[in-house]
Amino acid sequence: MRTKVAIIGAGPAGLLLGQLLHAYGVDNVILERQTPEYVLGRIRAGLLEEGTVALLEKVAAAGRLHQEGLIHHGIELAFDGARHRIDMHATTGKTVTIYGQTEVTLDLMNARKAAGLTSIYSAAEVKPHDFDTDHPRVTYVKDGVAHEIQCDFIAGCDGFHGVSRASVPASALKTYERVYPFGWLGILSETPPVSPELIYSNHERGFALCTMRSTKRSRYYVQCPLDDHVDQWSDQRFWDELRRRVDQKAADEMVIGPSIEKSIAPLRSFVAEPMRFGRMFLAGDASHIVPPTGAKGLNLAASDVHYLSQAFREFYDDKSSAGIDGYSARALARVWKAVRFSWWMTSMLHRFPDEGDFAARIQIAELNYLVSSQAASTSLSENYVGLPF
Ligand code: RFL
Ligand code: PHB
Repeated sequence: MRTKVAIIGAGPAGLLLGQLLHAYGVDNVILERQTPEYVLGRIRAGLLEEGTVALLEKVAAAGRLHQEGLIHHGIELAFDGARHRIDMHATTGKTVTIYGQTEVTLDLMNARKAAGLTSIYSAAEVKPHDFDTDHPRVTYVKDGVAHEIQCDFIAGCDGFHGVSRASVPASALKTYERVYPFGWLGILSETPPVSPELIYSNHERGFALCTMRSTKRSRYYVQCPLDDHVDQWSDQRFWDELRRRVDQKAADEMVIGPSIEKSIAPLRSFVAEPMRFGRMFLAGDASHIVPPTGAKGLNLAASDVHYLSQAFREFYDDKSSAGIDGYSARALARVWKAVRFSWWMTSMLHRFPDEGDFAARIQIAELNYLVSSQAASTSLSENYVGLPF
């Protein structure tokens, strides 16, 4: 098989890149290790920046999002027993949209199917080759049969544990990492959200987040030790802990019910530089990870593939390599700002086991400053709603 761009990974980065390239007339094939059902079963992000929504509109995959997505103008910060609202729209003129990653993925899968583009799911042993030449290839095994795709470019959109970054010689990569000494235990439940906007709570027992997927479905998280297992967390224990970590009004008003999903995610900041190796390009979690506190992971995947699709469009339409030559620096400039913001939100809101009361007081002072200073809350807001791209 031959194509212009072979995309490894059918998460949001790979699927959105595929549709953007299709819109620019650049043919592409997607190779995914898992089945479509498995990909759709992963409960992850829930919050989209306006720039991400605009890209989904561009590829005609935003119809359901506009019907079902919830537009939020602000967030709430809970600390010291009280809740304070940050009106992001008032200071930035922008909003965010609550719409689950599973729904974004499903809409992109359907758009891809409707466009008749090739996606190969359950592809085993996917491997990029010869990306340091003008004739890269990707090999894979499907139903026990070995295949090869010849292409002009490879896009590594295969997440943190993917094969693309792992295929680059270690000497060509510089990595930066911070592993946080805690995780997030998340549950999904068929209960109305406790509040119409998200509540981020700094509490002496640890961080908690009240978010949602719809007006009928809630998503809640509590900070937990890294070595905890989900089976140690009955639904009752989770609800008791969550209610202790929010303000009294939220605790009283919270509707509880059985969990329909429960999982623990470790928190990490990670960047691998550069994002280009000859004719292979990395995008999304394949090249960077942010802790979920700033809700930036999926949105960064979207800005990466926006830059990358533009670069390929310039290459084919304008016969210019400027875009592909500039891709890594352009994408990394935005990535690092989101890495900083996510690290800062994480540092301000979580309990760090090795840090004592001094650090906790500094957090509260910072939160008090944030909710009382127009300059500080504007700074939070413009990062939260998404820096331009
Ligand atoms: P993905 O989604 O991991 O997709 C990669 C795909 O590649 C496939 N793959 C392979 N395919 C072929 N061959 C191989 N060898 C392969 N290896 C892997 C995988 O099966 C998979 O289908 O990466 P992508 O597309 O870059 O998307 C990134 C986002 O998924 C991620 O950044 C977000 O989920 C992060 N995130 C959030 N981001 C936000 O923008 N807003 C949020 O509110 C938000 N909340 C979250 C989050 C992540 C969380 N967890 C679980 C880490 C909340 C949580 C709890
Ligand atoms: C989510 O809805 O899952 C979500 C929202 C905001 C975050 C993290 C996760 O900061």
